[in-house]
Amino acid sequence: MATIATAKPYPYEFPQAGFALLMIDMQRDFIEPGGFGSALGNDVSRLAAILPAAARLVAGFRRAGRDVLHTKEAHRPDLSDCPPAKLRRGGGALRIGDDGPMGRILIDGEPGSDFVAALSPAAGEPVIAKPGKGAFFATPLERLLRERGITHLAIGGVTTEVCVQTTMREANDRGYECVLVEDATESYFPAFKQATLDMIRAQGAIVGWTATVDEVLAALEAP
Ligand code: TIU
Repeated sequence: MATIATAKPYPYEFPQAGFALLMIDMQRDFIEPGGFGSALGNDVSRLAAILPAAARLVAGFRRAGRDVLHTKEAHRPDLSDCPPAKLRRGGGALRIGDDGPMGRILIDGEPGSDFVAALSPAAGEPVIAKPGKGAFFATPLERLLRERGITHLAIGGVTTEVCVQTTMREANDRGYECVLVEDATESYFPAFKQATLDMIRAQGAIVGWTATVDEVLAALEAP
């Protein structure tokens, strides 16, 4: 077993062969102006700041020969996978499926649904399109993890308290041991990010651990 000794709230142990990286929704729709994040009324400019650290995290997992999996929140063009309740939400001028500056909002295959260049999946890395906030709902993610023998997950991506936290809770309930990578995740709301980090690791890691990119990579690269 390898250990991130400085993880919070106490050391995080993982088997090198069963440890993978799950990057959540590093898409233009959330990170660039004119997408879903903007349509919901958010200032999306905060999110781009994590791109260098997130890219370093991904590069480290690739260098170590570990699996990297990517999710994207994106709906079918006919919206058959989007519940009416989700479609109704927002209150802004643009809703899911409407035409925006990066194509139709949150629709798979549109420019806005694509990954930002710095976090593009490499050839062969699984990309999981998901209709919900959690990556396990209505997706093949659990099967993909089981097939690969993955039991431990480092999780990064956006946004911390929405798709990242929902996914980490889903993973925790399914028996995965998860560490949320603090500087490879971001929220439109700094207070929500901090609250998420705090609540996940409270009560003796009730949902899981947190650690920085440097701490995760140091443990991953340890002999
Ligand atoms: N709105 C918001 O903060 N997030 C989302 O809608 N989806 C994800 O977090 N990916």
